[in-house]
Amino acid sequence: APRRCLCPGSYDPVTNGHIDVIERAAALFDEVVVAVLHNQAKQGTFAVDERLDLLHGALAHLDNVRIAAWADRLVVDVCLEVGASSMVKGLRGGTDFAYELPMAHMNRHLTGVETLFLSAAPDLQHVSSSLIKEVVRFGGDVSGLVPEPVLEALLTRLR
Ligand code: COD
Repeated sequence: APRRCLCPGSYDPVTNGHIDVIERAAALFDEVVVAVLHNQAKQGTFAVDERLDLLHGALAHLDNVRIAAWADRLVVDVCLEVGASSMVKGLRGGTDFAYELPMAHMNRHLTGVETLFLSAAPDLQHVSSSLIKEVVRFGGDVSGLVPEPVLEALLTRLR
């Protein structure tokens, strides 16, 4: 059976930090499912369809990656649905670790699904969707931290 993992997130929008983790997961597994998990009650900056379009553009070079969205679902239920026995997540530092560790334990408690952590690339450790949006909103330059189509979408949405 193919070895499959899930790369879950909000991807609002995708950054070069996300892309780095997904590329590395795609080198380790036969198949990667990039799962956009969203809260139907929460608006987000980009609509789910826009997030999916930006992800498709950013990941077109990876032929073992597929992308889909789920609303109001436990991430472990998505894992079971797609047949992924593990998740791969990026760790930028201690704050990510403190946030991720109880979720990793809870998710394994619920289903046995494992969470694997990849250390963020040193030159992308400061990159998060929320910081990117704040910097763009107030006129800062984030080129090199997000793909070009994401930069254009951010400028259209936030300036
Ligand atoms: N470098 C490396 N990794 C990065 C970088 C970077 N620069 N930026 C982000 N990442 C990683 C994050 O660490 C994360 O692993 C992933 O990319 C996604 O990041 P985001 O910010 O898009 O996504 P989050 O953190 O908002 O997503 C959280 C989930 C949707 C995974 C979580 O809330 C969840 O599992 N929700 C579903 C409901 C559920 O099951 N809840 C119970 C959990 S116990």
